[in-house]
Amino acid sequence: MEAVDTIAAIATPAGIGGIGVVRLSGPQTLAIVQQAFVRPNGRPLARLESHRVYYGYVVDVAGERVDEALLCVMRRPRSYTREDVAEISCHGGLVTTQRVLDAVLARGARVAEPGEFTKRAFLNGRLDLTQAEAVADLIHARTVASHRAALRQLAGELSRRVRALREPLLQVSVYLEASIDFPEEDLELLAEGALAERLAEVAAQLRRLLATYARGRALHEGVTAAIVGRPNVGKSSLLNALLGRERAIVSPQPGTTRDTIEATLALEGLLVRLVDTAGLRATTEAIEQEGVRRARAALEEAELVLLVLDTSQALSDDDRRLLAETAGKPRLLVCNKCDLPPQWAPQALAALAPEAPVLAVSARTGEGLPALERALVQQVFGPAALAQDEVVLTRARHWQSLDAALRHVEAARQGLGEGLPVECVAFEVSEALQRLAEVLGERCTGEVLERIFSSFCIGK
Ligand SMILES: Nc1nc2c(ncn2[C@@H]2O[C@H](COP(=O)(O)OP(=O)(O)O)[C@@H](O)[C@H]2O)c(=O)[nH]1
Ligand SMILES: [Mg+2]
Repeated sequence: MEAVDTIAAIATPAGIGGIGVVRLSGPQTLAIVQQAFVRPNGRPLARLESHRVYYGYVVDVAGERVDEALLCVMRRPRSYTREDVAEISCHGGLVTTQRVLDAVLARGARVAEPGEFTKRAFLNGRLDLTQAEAVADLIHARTVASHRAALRQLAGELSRRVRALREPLLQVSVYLEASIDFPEEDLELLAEGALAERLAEVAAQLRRLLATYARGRALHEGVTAAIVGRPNVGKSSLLNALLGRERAIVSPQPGTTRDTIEATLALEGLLVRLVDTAGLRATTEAIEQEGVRRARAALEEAELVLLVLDTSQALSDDDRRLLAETAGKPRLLVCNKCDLPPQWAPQALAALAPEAPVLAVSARTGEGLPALERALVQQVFGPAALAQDEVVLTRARHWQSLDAALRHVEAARQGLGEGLPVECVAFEVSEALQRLAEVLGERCTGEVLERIFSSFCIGK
């Protein structure tokens, strides 16, 4: 696809910084920089070689020098967008970068929309859609593990997996279409058992890929963990101990924490939003009641619960109620204050909550916290640590398309077994292929693309 207009944007974040980059892409790029950029002697550049850095000045339309800068031109198709691209590295800061941008806009470029450079790279076939999405993920990554996953996706590993699934489906489709077109040769062509086997294999692979979404999503978006328990068991102390700083007020007075307190923690590549809550107990005090209401809401919303109990005090009715109340959620039972003489043994919880890992910790001394962190990561990622080369689904869009593909493959396989008309089976297979193409962005509507690229930053 040939774009007719030339786009420009400040590609570096707004603010004070050593260097700022203004980027252009499109057919007028070379003409524009030849006007907006001059050599130290004030003359325009006679030649603009690709992938070479030039030193000079950016000038505005009145001829005033706006900045001393470096220019690099990347001629198509050897560029990010496969169009002519230029990057002007100027000084950072709001005014400099804006004046440099104005200098190229005045020569005919227009301001790029968010993600428009990457969108052009996609439309020109430089990246498929999963790779374009990976660019956004890479920029937004907040942990090394999510960064690695984004890099793998950018390198095309998810696309390769999806394309590999397409091959056997295409073969099945060819057989089916042929048997529709040449019904007399039906028996020759349709080795039904073999076709069903192929479909079963594709379905199994789809299922494996879909199963990575729980981990991938946690990697991509992080998880929310609510710290709950009755008053004074040490919830706020636990939040502080995990964070390694005094985020929440700790006090021997029960009912100190009124509002929910959020803080983010990175654990082995998993971003955990910890929510400390007010102690859950019956109370008539209005502010505390509101605190309890918010604590319940946080418990409701959280993907994971850290139920804190206090081994230095006998297990109370409030504790038992909470053990029952949190039973439906992924949870960890945190037996706090293990530095004090125990009134009961953490193992006793096995009878009340057999499924939940039990961790003895002391928020005061830090004992047991590394094991708690490991248990938390395991609860989310499963027992196997996230392998560095694992391909995981990180986006709902991928999951939805692949899940739909699986349902069509299953329907096709079942149809073969039940002797459904070949046309119906072929239809299911072609629907499955369609869903796979969607993941790669081959059959996306403009609206879908709009939604994806508008979530990007300007200049990317
Ligand atoms: N000995 C001991 N005291 C603790 C521990 N954790 C919390 N505390 C104390 O227990 C009291 C209540 O703690 P706090 O974190 O405010 O409990 P919360 O109401 O559940 O948030 C405070 O006096 C803390 O110093 C612990 O691991 N060991
Ligand atoms: Mg508290």
